[in-house]
Amino acid sequence: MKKTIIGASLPNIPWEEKPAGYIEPVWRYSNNPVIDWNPTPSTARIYNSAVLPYNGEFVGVFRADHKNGRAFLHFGRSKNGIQFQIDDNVIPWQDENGKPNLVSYAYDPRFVKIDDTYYVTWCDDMHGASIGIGYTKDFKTWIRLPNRLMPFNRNGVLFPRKINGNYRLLSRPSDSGHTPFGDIFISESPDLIYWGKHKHVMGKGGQGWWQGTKIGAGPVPIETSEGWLLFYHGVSGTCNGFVYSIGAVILDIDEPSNIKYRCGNYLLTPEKNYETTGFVPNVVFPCQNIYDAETGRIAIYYGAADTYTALAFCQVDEVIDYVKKHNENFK
Ligand code: BMA
Repeated sequence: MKKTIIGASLPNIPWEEKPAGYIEPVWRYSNNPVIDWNPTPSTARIYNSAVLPYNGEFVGVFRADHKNGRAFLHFGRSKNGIQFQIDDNVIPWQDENGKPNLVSYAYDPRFVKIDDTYYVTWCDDMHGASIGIGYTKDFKTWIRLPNRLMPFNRNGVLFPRKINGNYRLLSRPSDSGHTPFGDIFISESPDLIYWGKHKHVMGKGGQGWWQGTKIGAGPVPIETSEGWLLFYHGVSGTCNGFVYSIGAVILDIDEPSNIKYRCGNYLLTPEKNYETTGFVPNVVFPCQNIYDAETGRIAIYYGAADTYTALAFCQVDEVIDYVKKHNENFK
């Protein structure tokens, strides 16, 4: 078997074969959604969430809208990556001295293991939307780092390793509301505290209209022999409001501000009832992927209609071929 993903094996990755006759490169789990309305006593909706393998099982950081409508992060576990036991309490962030350092709201987490530490990035509040960065080593003590990026900014996504000696973070400068614009930028840091060397990675637009209003990085990029495979969300502004779809791009492995191939077509757009109907209709919003380097299988966790958590699957070589075939290389 060709080894395209550079990374670990995950033999128990959640997986379902592509349905016979289905021609698209990304297909949905037939038992979607995997998290339904009112999943815990205090929460109304859990979506836009991030799951990682851990000791043969799975752990996750979940975006949970409480019954007062405000969003927070909860921790959860799963034996199979499909059914979850999610804490009813919020993640108890503390500062590096052990003092409680609670957030006023938090949403759209990404979760990544770098060396022996599990990092979370999310949309935090610093006098408006900003990037939160925190970490844990044991899923009990959660440290929220100081000196995060300046507001307004969302969709902060760390690369899973340093590149040329520095950590890299994708982000999407925004406004404090529903942001009718937005491109993806990249920043560097030696220590996850001081960020600089900001560069533009990619803009909204292109020939198609599905990403014409704004874009934002999705899950943590996957290292492959072709470059970094990044799924992202693209937004179209319709007369009925925003529509969120999922696209993909391949970034240069040593200089990820350079695009190698960018797919002109979306890979997934709201079609199913659980994507077109819910708290916010017509949203598919990818926050996490996990993979098995041995087989090239990728499972994507995405939020559907700001209500449900759903799963989609793809095969790395097929996605890369599709991205190259529909390449529309623009900044
Ligand atoms: C974005 C974020 C996401 C949400 C999306 C669609 O701005 O707030 O959490 O899924 O809008 O409502």
